[in-house]
Amino acid sequence: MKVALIGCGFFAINQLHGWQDATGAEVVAVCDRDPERLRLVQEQFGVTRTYTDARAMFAEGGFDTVDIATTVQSHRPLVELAARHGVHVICQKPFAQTMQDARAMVSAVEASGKVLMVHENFRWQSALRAAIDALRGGAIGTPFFGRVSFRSGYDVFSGQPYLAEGERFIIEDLGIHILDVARALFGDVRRLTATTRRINPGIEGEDVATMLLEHKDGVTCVVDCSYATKRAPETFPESLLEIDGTGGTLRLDAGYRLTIQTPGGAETRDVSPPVLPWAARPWHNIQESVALIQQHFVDSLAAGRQPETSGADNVLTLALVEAAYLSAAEHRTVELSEI
Ligand code: NAD
Ligand code: 89Y
Repeated sequence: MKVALIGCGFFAINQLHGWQDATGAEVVAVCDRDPERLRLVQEQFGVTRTYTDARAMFAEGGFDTVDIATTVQSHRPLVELAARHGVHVICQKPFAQTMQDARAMVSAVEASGKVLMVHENFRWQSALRAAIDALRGGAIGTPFFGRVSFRSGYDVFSGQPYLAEGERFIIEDLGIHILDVARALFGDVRRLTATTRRINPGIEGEDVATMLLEHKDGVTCVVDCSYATKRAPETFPESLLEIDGTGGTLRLDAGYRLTIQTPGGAETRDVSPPVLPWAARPWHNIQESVALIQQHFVDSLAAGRQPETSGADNVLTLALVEAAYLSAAEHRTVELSEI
């Protein structure tokens, strides 16, 4: 697979490393509006074809997949440009600013006959994947209650200053991953209730969100996210789990400890992610999931399968984000059928 990457910013460096590690793919061209960022990537990764204009890169072609690592404002025009040029597309989260944009992007790529995956990587974190596999394998019977929790005081604004500037913050940026993990664990959602708060006076959006999800299969799940939680140990960027099932309980505790308890006893496993050679703590958890989701994309295409977080699938995660903002604004429960 020949990949062209658009957007050489803070997070794209992980994606470029992930592509270097991938079997069956290589990056052949990169694009960024900012020539300095292009220069740095060219220096670090040795990609010789560089562009400041995505249209010029598409015009020259020579790749079959585009990996869009820009922020959300540019996603729709770039995805539609890619669809017009008939290449497969990977697009970073948040996929779109509105449901209308998201649906239009899915339709555009579908009409081109190519594959669209949203880079929704948290469900690929190896600790979360161990929990997802155990649950799907029936380790605790049928789940009826879940809590997916991400609480931290880590400074994400120094690396991603735009996060302090948007009217929306934690649900759109981080909660989107945690809501997606809830979908990976418990399936789709019928209704949702949410509250939000801003604790940090230095930012525009909400930095605390508490969401109650009623899943179609009968699970009630609490999804709680905070970037205003100052505690030790600082668990960034771990997502913690508590799940009750008819046959036992599953917990993913701080420090990547996965405990499965049944009437037969309790077993605790260390499911710490590896620190890949190019990764650094505490981001190693996220960094490994980037490599894993990119390999999943390559393998899915080779096998003729849709990737797990296809565009169509991710529209359902985005709908949870929209439902949460609507619920918090109107102080009411939102049916997903409204979104
Ligand atoms: P960034 O601002 O550091 O980088 C974005 C880059 O895209 C910039 O260099 C900018 O010049 C370039 N760009 C924007 N529009 C362009 C266009 N039309 N053509 C060419 N270049 C363009 O942002 P970032 O922090 O790297 O975030 C990028 C995306 O990654 C965001 O959507 C963010 O939410 C997401 N992200 C995902 C994860 C994850 O775990 N999945 C983690 C962090 C960030
Ligand atoms: O942008 C966010 C993401 O996707 O993962 C963590 C993050 O970098 C900050 O919240």
